[in-house]
Amino acid sequence: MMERSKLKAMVQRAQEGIVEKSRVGVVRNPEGGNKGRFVLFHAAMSFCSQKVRATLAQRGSSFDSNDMFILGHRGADGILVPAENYAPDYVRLRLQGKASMGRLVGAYSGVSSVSNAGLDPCAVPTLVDLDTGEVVVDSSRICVHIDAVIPGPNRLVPADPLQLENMQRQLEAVDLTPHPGLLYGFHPEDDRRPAAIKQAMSSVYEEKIEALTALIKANGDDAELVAAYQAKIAKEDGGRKVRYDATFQNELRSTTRSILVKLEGDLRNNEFTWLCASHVTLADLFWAVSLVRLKYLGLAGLWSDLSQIQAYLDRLLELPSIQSEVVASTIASMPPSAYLAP
Ligand SMILES: N[C@@H](CCC(=O)N[C@@H](CS)C(=O)NCC(=O)O)C(=O)O
Repeated sequence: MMERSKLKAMVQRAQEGIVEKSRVGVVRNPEGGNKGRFVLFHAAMSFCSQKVRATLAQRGSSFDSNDMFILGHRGADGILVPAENYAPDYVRLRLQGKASMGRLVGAYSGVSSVSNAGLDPCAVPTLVDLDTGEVVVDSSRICVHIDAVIPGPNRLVPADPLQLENMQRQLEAVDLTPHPGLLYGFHPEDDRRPAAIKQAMSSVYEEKIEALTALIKANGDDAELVAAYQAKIAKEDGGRKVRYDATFQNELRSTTRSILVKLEGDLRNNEFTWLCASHVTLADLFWAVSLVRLKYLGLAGLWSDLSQIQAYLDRLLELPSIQSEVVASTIASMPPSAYLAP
């Protein structure tokens, strides 16, 4: 918990690392409640950020949006422009949320689950709640926090203990789906990602490590920041090593398939209108984000024989929060995919 003025100053410094000011402090869902309360650092393309934005839309809450570019690029002069989420003041802000999350990430697993892999200090999303003075990291925790502090109906976290337990299991299933591995990795014979994604991913790890190494050099006097960048390098270097590893890439697919088969069974046995309750819960939003991303990557074949999942996805796609914060924002921010039509 931090004093409001101190937290606001940290937010302001983190915002300075975002190049185009048109992406900074934009009030989203302006008709919604809680104006001026939530400050979100996120990225349009990031599936973890999509979970949070869908939650805010579903709860009808406004927020101050700081939309970051999370992939670095090499300028015409050959100089590397680092991803905005590596900027020292953003990482310092994010590290304020570390106390409640435990250790930093130390290795690559293809999964971005914090409980499994540790906290990535240079990732999005990060939520600042100016009313409680908290910096909240990790998309699942952020969404639970938002739902808990917004009063009123349309709660996304069920009160019933059994439904709650089931919802938490579903959030974990999405969290353990190896999305980063599937987006960044090269499958040996069935890589359906858009050509521009393949191109970007062929040098992404080297660029990340180069940027982080330069940031360590420039911030050598800040031990906490250096440790954060070192943790991030350890993770990204692990990713670099398995990017073309056929066994690893096949395992990512079979892990994903097992998680989907379990979902199919849960849908088949489901007694509710939605996955965990008679109302929409976070589980539905998270699954929407996950399934849309898999579809974008050309991986809908993983559930082509699982009819409940297809019908479930069709219903999820009718939610306006999913249409705007997941489908439209994927299409607007990522290279076009033949598998995800507007
Ligand atoms: N478990 C974390 C994962 C965060 C994460 O891995 N974010 C990705 C985008 S979905 C990111 O920032 N990637 C950019 C990078 O790591 O450089 C969460 O759910 O918030």
